[in-house]
Amino acid sequence: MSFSKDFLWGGATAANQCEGAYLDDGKGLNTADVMTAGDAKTERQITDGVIEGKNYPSHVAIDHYHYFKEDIALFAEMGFKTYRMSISWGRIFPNGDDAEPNEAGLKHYDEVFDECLKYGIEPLVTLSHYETPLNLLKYGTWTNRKVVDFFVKYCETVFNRYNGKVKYWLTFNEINSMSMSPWMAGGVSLDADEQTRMTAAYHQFIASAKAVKMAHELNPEMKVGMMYGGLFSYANTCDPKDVMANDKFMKEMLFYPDVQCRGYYPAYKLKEFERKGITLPKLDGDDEILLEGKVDFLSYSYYFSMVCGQETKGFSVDCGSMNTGYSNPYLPTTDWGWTIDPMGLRYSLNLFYDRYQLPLMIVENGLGAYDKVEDDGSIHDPYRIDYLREHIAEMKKAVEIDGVELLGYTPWGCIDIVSAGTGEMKKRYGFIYVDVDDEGNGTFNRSRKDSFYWYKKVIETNGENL
Ligand code: BGP
Repeated sequence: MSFSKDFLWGGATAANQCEGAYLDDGKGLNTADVMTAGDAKTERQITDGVIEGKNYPSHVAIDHYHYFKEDIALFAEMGFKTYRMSISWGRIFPNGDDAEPNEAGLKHYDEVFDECLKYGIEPLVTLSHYETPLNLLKYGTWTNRKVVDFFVKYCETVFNRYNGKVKYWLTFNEINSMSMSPWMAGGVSLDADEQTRMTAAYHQFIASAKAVKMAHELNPEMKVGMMYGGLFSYANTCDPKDVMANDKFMKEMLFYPDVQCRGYYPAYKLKEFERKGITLPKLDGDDEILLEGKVDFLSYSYYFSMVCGQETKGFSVDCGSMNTGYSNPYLPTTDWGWTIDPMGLRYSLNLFYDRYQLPLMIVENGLGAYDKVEDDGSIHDPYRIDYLREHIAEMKKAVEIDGVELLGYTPWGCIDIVSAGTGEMKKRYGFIYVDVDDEGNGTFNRSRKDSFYWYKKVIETNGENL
């Protein structure tokens, strides 16, 4: 036996990638609502409003907003113990800075949580998953301290409203994406310089810490975690120069969990800021806020691993995939060029557990693939089962052999949803197939893939039968 008896098996989604209904019941526009679809070759475009005739995947997505009962029933059929989802901030505060919350939005999530609880499914809620109310751009979004207050007010509203229904919260999805995808991370322009990105990240740290403290004061049972976008890299060779270059790259990322798990900026980052002349917009009392708002657990996404070395000159995201200037000859890749590295998952679990000794949660993992519906309606996805099986097996070793404390596992896009990186619908991760194409056309019917029955067994046997 390896996984604890209350291990949180489940699946994960994000509002802007699944809900659709982008203006229903008083919702305001979010940053995700002005991002057009792209594909494996073309980047998604950020427009400055909604332009007639363009394809915005978040507007329809899989219409989970209306199908949530059916979808949650299917999750329950697989035996989910938890459902990771996000609240769309713009449904609660349509403009981000409203004096009063939008009751219709609050009511919607009451219904979603009630539906989960009906089946004994514990909601795990991301407060900000790649969307910020568009109206907050007029303040300069996260570069402005005022946005911290708006976020805290939003947190206060939902913590109070769902107190007793939601125990597990995550503040910012993949908070380290402020360094690579600042628009996704918080509506910050893609060409923003480092000073701007670090200012925005600082404000998100403060906002997150304030949220943690508030949740604990309201209900000590509430657990608030951070969410790291799983970038892990190996040194290209054992040449110490490659090793140091890789270390430098990793620290560009690891300073995010360092701040959120330890409650202060690490020395290496402060030195770097000093050298570069980057200043933090610190107010009196901020050091205490960071310390008092350390997270209860660390969650992260894990899809692939990377390689870095002396030739890595920074890194970029191309059509949703990372470019460090190196590839790994030992690993196969997905159709979207992401390496498949199950052992890297065990490596990352050890890295984090050694570094912070905090409980961990894998809140995203999975294989984006093209699925084919057979004439009889069945969907055979052995490639997905293989991917997940191998990752769970490594996760199990981390628990059983290495003693890592792991709270749960929520594979990404447990039901097919829009891809964040490319905006495509055909990059599918789900156990449940949704009949909708890249343009938002289809019957929206849901059907069980082979992996659905496989994952059900995995949960039933608490990970013993892979
Ligand atoms: C993570 C995001 C998710 C998700 C996932 C898969 O970075 O938190 O929102 O979409 O990656 O990426 P993609 O959709 O680009 O395949």
